[in-house]
Amino acid sequence: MKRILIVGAGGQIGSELVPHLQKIYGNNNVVAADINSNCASNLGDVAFEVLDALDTQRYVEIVKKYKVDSIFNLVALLSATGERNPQLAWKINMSALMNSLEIAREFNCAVFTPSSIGAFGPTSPKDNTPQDTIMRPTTIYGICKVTGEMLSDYYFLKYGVDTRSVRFPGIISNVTLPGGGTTDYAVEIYYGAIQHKHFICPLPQGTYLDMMYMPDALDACVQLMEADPAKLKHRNSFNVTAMSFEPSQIYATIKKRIPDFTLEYNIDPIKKSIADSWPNYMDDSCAREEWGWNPKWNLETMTDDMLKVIGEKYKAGVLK
Ligand code: AKB
Repeated sequence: MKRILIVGAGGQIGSELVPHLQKIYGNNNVVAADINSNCASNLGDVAFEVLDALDTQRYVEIVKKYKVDSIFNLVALLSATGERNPQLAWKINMSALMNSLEIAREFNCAVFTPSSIGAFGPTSPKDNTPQDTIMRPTTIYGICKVTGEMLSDYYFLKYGVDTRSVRFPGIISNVTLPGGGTTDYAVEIYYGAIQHKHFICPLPQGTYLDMMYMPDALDACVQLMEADPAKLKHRNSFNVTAMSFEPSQIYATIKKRIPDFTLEYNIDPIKKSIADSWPNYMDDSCAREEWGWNPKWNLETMTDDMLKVIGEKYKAGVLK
């Protein structure tokens, strides 16, 4: 990767991937694009372009202007939002991907598009979910993800486009809040603990899901895109995980550090039914073998860091 475009740069992953890639590849070799011009001010010193990823002509102009060779397509409506508006989710998720793949084909770019644990469904094995297994998701988000994986492989096989991706679990972070996901509770619980010493959890006790701290997710993006293509038996997409827990475990981990923290459950039926259809934990051995995936953060170390960073923001008055 030499000249990188991040589309959907203002979101949870993009807002941290931009500075991460700038550190590795140089400030001037990363371009951030997002439909929302307001996010430019949070992204620091980076070339920023307003882009609706469905606007092919403008997308092409930006790729040509910056001589882009690698695209991170982070545009997505997440799982819970998707269930509230399936037609819109399909339109945005699939059109952004199709545009990215077509432009990559024309301008010889590599493409990274995150897939998700949402690509699995109720008939996939729930424990140690294999890399290659039954994938019959029952959410529109998951259907977009499986289609996206297949389309990305198709563009590689048919046109030689260098497409690569990972099935991300819930990503936990402290810069930009996620929005509309089923796993968002695992981010929001830290803010609840610091701001209100209380959290209302939308998923029931016992709902295990794969999770990952943002620094590991950023490493996964770079490691996979830099991996020797000769070693990749898979491309779209690799199972990757760092930890699996259920709500009462993350609560207990935070409570050890904030003893007066309390939790109550108020179940969101849409999120519950989505989470029930997803794996408890995935087998990510193919990612480990094919490109050296090796996450560094676990629930304990992540909790220390999350509480420290969010606590500092709270003390500084950035959070109320
Ligand atoms: C969601 O919950 O929708 C996302 C995901 C796991 O893909 N965070």
